[in-house]
Amino acid sequence: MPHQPLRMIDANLNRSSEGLRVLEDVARFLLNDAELSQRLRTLRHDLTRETKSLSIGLLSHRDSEHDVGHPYSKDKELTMKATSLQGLLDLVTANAKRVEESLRVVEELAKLPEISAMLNSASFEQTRFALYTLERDLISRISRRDKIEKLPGLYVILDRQFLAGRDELDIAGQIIEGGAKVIQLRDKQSKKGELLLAAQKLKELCSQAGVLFIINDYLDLAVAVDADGLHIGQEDLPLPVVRRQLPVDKIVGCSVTTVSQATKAQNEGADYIAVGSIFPTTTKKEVTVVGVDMLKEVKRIVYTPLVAIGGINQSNVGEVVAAGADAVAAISAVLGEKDVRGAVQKLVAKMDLAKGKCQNQ
Ligand code: TZP
Ligand code: MG
Repeated sequence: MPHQPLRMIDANLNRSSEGLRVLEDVARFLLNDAELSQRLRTLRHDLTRETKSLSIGLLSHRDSEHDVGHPYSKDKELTMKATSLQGLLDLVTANAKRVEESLRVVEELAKLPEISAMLNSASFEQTRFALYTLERDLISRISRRDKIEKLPGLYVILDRQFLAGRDELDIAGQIIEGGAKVIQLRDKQSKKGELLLAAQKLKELCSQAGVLFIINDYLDLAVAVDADGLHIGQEDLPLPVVRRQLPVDKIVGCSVTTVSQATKAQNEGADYIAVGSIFPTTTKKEVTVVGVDMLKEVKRIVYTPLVAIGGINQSNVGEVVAAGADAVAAISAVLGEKDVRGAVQKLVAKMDLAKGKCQNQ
């Protein structure tokens, strides 16, 4: 059995499984992303299975004390900075590269005639390509994390058809002063050119205030104004299409009325899921009223942040928060009031109260 190639294979398999474990733990503990951590775990297990028959043989070729590269680890240093956005991006990039490079070494060594009977080069190549996709998905997920963290709270939909002649920037200013966390621009009637101008001004206002700015329906508009994200319904462009077109750091929210739609949205990588209409509403035509129990059921099944929507007002917002809504979306309860700032403040106060009660239970 050739000693040097086996030593190299041993070192590189260790490197790849260590790197994969770091990535898996980032997905699991820092991102709380069950889907990504499962994909990484499967990859790590596949690698172990692929090399199982060799493991004892490889151990006998291990010679760490005489490894001129020992001790070699910069990862501890990186872990310290990992809670900051850049630190986390660096940590993931470094470990993904480490795995990709070490898989490439094993892939090449497995082509040697004396090794090819024991290891299948093509399967390491496959794993390496799977990791390229996972690296991109992890980086994308991390760069959206700061936005997702801003989501819990009141999410006001600035429906331009609800303004009744009022100035939209003034209304948006009041929504922000009242304490909303998100403003979504919704307009089912205006021409795109007019909407673009409105969206540009609103985006500017929101980003100065640190409030998330989301565009409803229109992917092109979201990209054009560099909005924080896009909101889509079941009949809009499919989530995977939208995700491919948007820059990686933009969030996508998806409206659902059933548990299976919610699970699908989560599997396709929605950053938040809007469940509704929770209560009857006259704001949107032909809505399906799903009730608070449906919200509880979705909360039980999915881990993606939930935005409750539809017919929510000061008298029922507490019930919706108690049922598990991370955020609450409203149109008429805010824009239907003369004092928009005051309406937002009252809703926010009721949500805080309900959240406090939940935490004390
Ligand atoms: N999607 C489901 S219900 C609804 C939308 C856009 C309307 C929400 O408006 P309101 O006035 O808060 O009930
Ligand atoms: Mg829509």
